Amino acid sequence: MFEKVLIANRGEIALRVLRACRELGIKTVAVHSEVDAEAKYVKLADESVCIGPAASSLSYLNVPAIISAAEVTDAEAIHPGYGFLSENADFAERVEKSGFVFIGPRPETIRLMGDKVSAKDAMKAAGVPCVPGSEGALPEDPKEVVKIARAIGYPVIIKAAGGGGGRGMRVVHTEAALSNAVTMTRSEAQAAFGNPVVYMEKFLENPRHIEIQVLADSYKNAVWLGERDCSMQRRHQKVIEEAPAPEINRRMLNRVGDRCAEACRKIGYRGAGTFEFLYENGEYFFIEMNTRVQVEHPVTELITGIDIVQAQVRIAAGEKLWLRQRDIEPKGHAIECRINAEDPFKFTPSPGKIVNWHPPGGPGIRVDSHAYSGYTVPPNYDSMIGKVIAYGDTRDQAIRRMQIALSEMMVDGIKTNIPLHQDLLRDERFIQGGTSIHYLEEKLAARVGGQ
Ligand code: MV4
Repeated sequence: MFEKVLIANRGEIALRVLRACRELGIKTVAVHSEVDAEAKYVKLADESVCIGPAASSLSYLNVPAIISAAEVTDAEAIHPGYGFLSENADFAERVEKSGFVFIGPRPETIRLMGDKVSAKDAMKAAGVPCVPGSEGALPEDPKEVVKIARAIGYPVIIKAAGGGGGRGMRVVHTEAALSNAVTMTRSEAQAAFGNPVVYMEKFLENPRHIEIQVLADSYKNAVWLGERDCSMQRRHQKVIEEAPAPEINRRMLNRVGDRCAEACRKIGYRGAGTFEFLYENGEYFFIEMNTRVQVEHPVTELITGIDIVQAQVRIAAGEKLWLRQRDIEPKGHAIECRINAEDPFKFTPSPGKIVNWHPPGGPGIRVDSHAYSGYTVPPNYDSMIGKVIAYGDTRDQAIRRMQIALSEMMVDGIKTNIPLHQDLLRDERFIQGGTSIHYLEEKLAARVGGQ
C-alpha cells in the first residue's frame, strides 16, 4: 500500500479522499489555493501545499504546481477526485511520467472515453447497448448526413465528440433544419473543444438517466455495483440521486450491468467508473462513460457496503479485486441531496460566511461536507457545499429519513437549496418514483410568481 497520497482537489471530495486514506493507514497531502488555506480538510491533512491563487486555472488545474507538490512532499500517488483534472488524460500521463501513480484509469482509457465517438464505438463493440445513431463521426457531405438522419428517423440529436455532460448538442426535428444544425454544432465544437467532429443519435424525448457503477482492477477483473437514478437534474446539474432506481425493469438491468463489467474486462478498464444510460420504455441506451469517482458515489456505497474511494486507492496500489459479482448484494435504498450555496428559487450562487452549520444526524443519515460554523464559501468554485445521504430498508423509509434530516439541518449566513429539496421530498411524483430527466425543469417552470 502507498505511504502517502496527494489529493489534487478541494471541498467535500478532498475530505472524502482524506478519510479513505486515513482508514487505509496512508498519510495525506492536501494541495490548496490561497482562498482554501483555512479549509478544514487542509488542516486535517498530514501536510499541505499552496499551489496558487483562487482561480482554478492557476491552482487546481495547475499541473506543474501539483506535480511539484508531489515531488517536494514525496507522495507516491495522486487522487484527482472529480471535476478539475480527474478526466484529463494528459494530466494522468504527466503524473505517471513523473514517477507517481495516478489513482484512476490508464491515460489511454481516459482519452478513449473522453472522445464520445470512440467511447461509443468501444462500448458497442464490447456488447453494451447504445442509442441508435451514426456509425461513428458524421461525414462532411450534407447529402450523406441527410441519408443517415432519414435512416435513424427524426427527431435526431447532433452531439460533439469532444463534448459530454450536456455541452455541445443540438436537437433536430426536421430535414429542413438538419444541415444548419450540423454546421453550427461543428463550429461550436471546434471553438469549445478544438475538435469539430460530431455524431448523430436518435433523440429520446422523455428518458430517465440511469448509470451503472463499476470497479475493475489491473488484471481484467471487474464487477458492477448496481445502478443509480440521476434523473432529478436542472441544466445538467444533478440535484437528487438515488439507488436502486425505482420502477425499472430489473431483469434487463442485470443483463446490462453484466455487459458493463464484461466491457471493462475487454478494454482493460482500471479503477472506478460509471456507464451512463438513457432509459426509456424499458430499454437502456449507453451514452457516455465517466472515468472518475462521482459526486453521487455514496448512494452506491450505502446499498452495497463497499467503500468506492478506498477501492480506487487499493486498485491503484495494484491489489487484485477482492470482490466477486456474487458477493455484491445491494440492500435497502439510499437517496442523496446535493446541498448548494445558492438561492433556492433563482439558483444564483450565494457564497459567503456560514455563521451556523448544524448538520442532521441519526439512524441512516450520512453527511459528506467540508463546511463548519465560521467557514466561508468562496465565490470561485462550484456552489456545492456538501451532500446529505439518507439510507433506509425501503425507499419510503429513506424518503422519510431525508425529510427529517432536511428539517433538522440549519445553515445560517448564506442561502442554500435546502428549501428546494424539502419541496421535492414532498412532491407526489417524486414520491411515486421514476420521473424523467425533464421533470424538475417542468416543475420549476410551473411555479408561479417566481416561487
Ligand atoms: C441525449 C438525450 C436524448 N437523446 N441523447 C445530456 C447530457 C449528456 N450526457 C447527454 N445528454 C442527453 N443525451 C439522446 N440520444 C438527452 C440528453 C439530456 C440529458 C441526459 C441525461 C441527464 C440530463 C439530461 C438533460 C437534457 C438532455
